[in-house]
Parts: sequence; structure tokens; C-alpha cells
Amino acid sequence: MELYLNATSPYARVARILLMEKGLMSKVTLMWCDPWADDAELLKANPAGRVPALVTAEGITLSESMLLAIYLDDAYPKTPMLPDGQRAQVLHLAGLGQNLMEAAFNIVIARKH
Ligand SMILES: N[C@@H](CCC(=O)N[C@@H](CS)C(=O)NCC(=O)O)C(=O)O
Repeated sequence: MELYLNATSPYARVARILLMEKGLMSKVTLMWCDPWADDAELLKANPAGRVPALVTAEGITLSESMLLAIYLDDAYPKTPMLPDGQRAQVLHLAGLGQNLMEAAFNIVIARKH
């Protein structure tokens, strides 16, 4: 697999943490890029030009951190991120975290531009 990411994206960190928690780092090549500079390799993998983007072992590109999470949990179920009986609680916390990330990210981007 290949993971397109940059050092500052909180969404890319979600993807990296998932890969680490699931013990998949040895199966992934980290593709460092700049999503704010029309990075050619990133655009080839993900025409939206955003990180994270995960190219699966089959060569299919996935985008959106939560969709990556769904894919990884399904494809590599050994260490489940959504254990049986705790789905609602884990998704509740994931939603809170996602909302916090978006609020902080929007402030940073508003200042940047
Ligand atoms: N909803 C997306 C957000 C991804 C996102 O906003 N990524 C930013 C970096 S933090 C990006 O690549 N922006 C580049 C651009 O919009 O051109 C996710 O959860 O993955």
C-alpha cells in the first residue's frame, strides 16, 4: 500500500495512527507530498489533491480519512478499531474527534489564507 500524506495534516495523522494501531506500517510506503502545491504524484493518485490518500495493494485509491478507516478495519480485521458491542461508543468518540479537528483545521486555514 501507499499512503500520501504531509507532516501537518490531522486527517493524514488519523490514517497513520490507524496503520500503526493495526500493525500495518511494514505494508505501507509513506508518500510525503505537499497537497497545497498541486503535487503531481498526489494528483495522479487522488484527483481531489487532498491527503490522506491510500493506494491499496490492488492499486485502488481511497480518500477521506473515515473511509480509509472503514476499509482498513474491514480488510485487516485482526486488531479491530470497532470492537463488537462498542461500535456506538467508539463512533461517538470518533465523531467528537472529527468535529474538533475540523474546527481547529478551519481556524488554521482561515489564518493561512
Ligand atoms: N475530510 C477529509 C479532509 C482532508 C483534508 O482537508 N486534507 C487537507 C490537508 S489537512 C488537504 O489535503 N488539503 C489540500 C487542498 O484542499 O487542496 C478527510 O477526512 O480526509
